[in-house]
Amino acid sequence: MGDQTLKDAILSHLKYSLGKDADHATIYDWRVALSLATRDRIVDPWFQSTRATYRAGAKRVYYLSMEFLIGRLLEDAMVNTGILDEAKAAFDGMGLPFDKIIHDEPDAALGNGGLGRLAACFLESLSTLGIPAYGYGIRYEHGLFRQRFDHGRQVEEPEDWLTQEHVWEFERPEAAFEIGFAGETFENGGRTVWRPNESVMAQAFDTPVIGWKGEWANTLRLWGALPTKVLDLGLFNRGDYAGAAEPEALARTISRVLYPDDTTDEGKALRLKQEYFFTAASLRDILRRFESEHSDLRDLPKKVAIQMNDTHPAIAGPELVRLLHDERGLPFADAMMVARGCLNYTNHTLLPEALERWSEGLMGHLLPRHMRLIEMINESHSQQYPGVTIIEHDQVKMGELSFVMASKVNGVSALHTELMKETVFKDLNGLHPERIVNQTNGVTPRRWLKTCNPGLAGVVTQAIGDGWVGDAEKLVELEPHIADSGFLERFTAAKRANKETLSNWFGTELGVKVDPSAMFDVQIKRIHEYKRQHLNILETIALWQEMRDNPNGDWTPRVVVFGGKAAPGYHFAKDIIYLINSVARVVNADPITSKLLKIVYPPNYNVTLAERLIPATDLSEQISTAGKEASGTGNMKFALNGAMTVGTLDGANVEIREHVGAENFFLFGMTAQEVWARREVEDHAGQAIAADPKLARALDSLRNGTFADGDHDRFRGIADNVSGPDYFLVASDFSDYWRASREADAAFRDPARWARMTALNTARSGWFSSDRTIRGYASEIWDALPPKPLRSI
Ligand code: 26Y
Repeated sequence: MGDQTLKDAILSHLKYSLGKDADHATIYDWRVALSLATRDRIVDPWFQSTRATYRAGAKRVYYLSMEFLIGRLLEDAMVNTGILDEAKAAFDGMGLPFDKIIHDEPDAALGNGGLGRLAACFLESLSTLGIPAYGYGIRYEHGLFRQRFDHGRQVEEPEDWLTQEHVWEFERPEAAFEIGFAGETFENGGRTVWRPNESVMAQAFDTPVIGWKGEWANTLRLWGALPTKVLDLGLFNRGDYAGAAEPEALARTISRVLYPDDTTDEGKALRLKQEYFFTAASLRDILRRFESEHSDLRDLPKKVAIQMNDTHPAIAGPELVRLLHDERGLPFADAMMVARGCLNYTNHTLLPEALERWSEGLMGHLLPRHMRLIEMINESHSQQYPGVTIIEHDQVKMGELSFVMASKVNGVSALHTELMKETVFKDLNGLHPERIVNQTNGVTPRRWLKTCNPGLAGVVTQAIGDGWVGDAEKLVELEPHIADSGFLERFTAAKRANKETLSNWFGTELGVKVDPSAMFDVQIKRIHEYKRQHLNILETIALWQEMRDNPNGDWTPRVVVFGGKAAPGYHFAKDIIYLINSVARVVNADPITSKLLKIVYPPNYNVTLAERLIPATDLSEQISTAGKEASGTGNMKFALNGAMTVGTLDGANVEIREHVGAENFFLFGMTAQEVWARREVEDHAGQAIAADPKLARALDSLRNGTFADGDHDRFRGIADNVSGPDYFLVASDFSDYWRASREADAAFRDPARWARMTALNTARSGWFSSDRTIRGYASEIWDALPPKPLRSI
């Protein structure tokens, strides 16, 4: 390496790591060679970061998460190490297609949605800020399923990102722990001993995560499950080959697939095993590292801050107590104090069905010692604070367990945190009023502006320099430039160029022809009733009907884009997908409206697709029922990229609107309090439908076969739900949504006004950087500091 040019490094990897000669190398070969050359640039800062942390005796942050939705890593790594231009020049010089090479990388979808992507943004910000940190999770062989449409219906196929070598990771055969399940406990010499009767090995795979300017790198350590016993030789020799291979297959199941569900607690033993597997391995690793440097376990909270990303790692509470009390002999009360001093918990949802609960039976069987410790934790808490219980109706409530075992508990937006205090954790908040704090989510401006939108990033940098990349709040310096028509023209031209690129992609990949001068209106997120994609499609149907009635009216042409996956078992969400695709088929074929309205639903929404869609968006749809979306992070990415938002007062929308200004945000709908009151109104939906003929007509079209080849029943279920019991109040918010959408249309028809509003969105969204969020966690939750000053920040 040393002084080697990047091009030499790429050629050298091609030859010596891949054994390929440049004349016969494939796109894959070039991509791997480039990745390895890039990875080489990360290893030195990575080692230096580890050394600096060790030398300073600094506190480390451990982010425990079942999900890390990292997406592709190559381009981001080149941007952060500053070699992107050199790499591009090298490939251009060799006559090789640089874009195609970058797009060859599989998208690592080790997460479902917001929670997993947040974890990925946090790791990048932790490295940018130079805070010593590890992300701990599971190395799923199959990430989130791949989505395909069959005649408009979602079909799930296994995702196979690991069939190719994952070039970013380093396998660590020496970092492995045996993790047990089930079995029995007994007393021995005054200590409780747990003797599991089943076990697997957790083996570490490390991926370095480089921060902006390449100065600091932290580690994402993912655990893969391996058998403790590779082969049953006895069975094998007797000819039972399947039986002989069984231990290996069973063990590997634990890290085989990501749970394809972001809401419901399926109550499956395998999921509980996954949770314990990665939490236990991580805690053992954390204690091993601590004990190699320090001797007094009571100092653990001074050196270790553990963040539980939702309740999925909540077993960390009892497990840490077990490691300290049973295995190391600290008195129970001290073990509790030390564990609580290290642990913190982030809540990401108030939806009752998404709050994890495990039956005492399952917990007692798989983790008998932990079940007993949970009872002890419950007893000691309720002795001090009567009135709250962790165990109820034979179930362990993981949110309550996490709360009781944590120093700090946080929500992910100001509204969500307030609602946590008033609803799910009302009683616990009364007992521990200091414990709940807010940390509004954020997104990394490196990936979500600089890398994904180089055109707009260039315009910004030309105006204010590139200081914003490391300090996104500097984006406010754009404000004075907004009076400059030249700047606004460049800003708009960058958006227009992105829309043209996307239009071409829609044409070639999906066969849909769209007009790049139309308003690009985008809703991308998991499909869920509370997120209300069905409100969006109903409004789109109503718009289409109005346009057909009056095709020469003063319409703003729209391209309505959807993206997102439904949990495989969530039938209503799958029906919504089917409806959207069916409406798209009819509307896109209608010659009367073909210049006015198109609907596009690219399949298999993932991080990579988000990076393609967000830079080309004019209008961002953030339309959840108020009180239901904990924060949202897509909403922030859109605003940062100069899109307007049409949205409800939910999650972080509230704060986005405060930052960008009410006049630069299309607000509609009921507040959380109004939602609660509305649900009490008998026939709320019927009343709303009676008052709005457009809504009634759109619903009729779901029942008269317009989008179902004459079949009156295909979408009746959705219509009946919206007209009847609908807990998410689609009908009651429809008319106001229609009004806000038409206001957006009118604003779009005034290009100067639109340009100003969108540029103000970018200028005022810097606060939603995950760097700001991480600074908040570091000072209010972790008490963690960078051990050395970095030049970049
Ligand atoms: C219980 C299990 C199956 C489960 C798995 C994944 C439960 C929940 C989840 C994921 C939840 C999630 O992604 N929540 C989202 O977190 C984002 C980051 O804080 C928020 O912005 C978003 O509002 C919230 O829905």
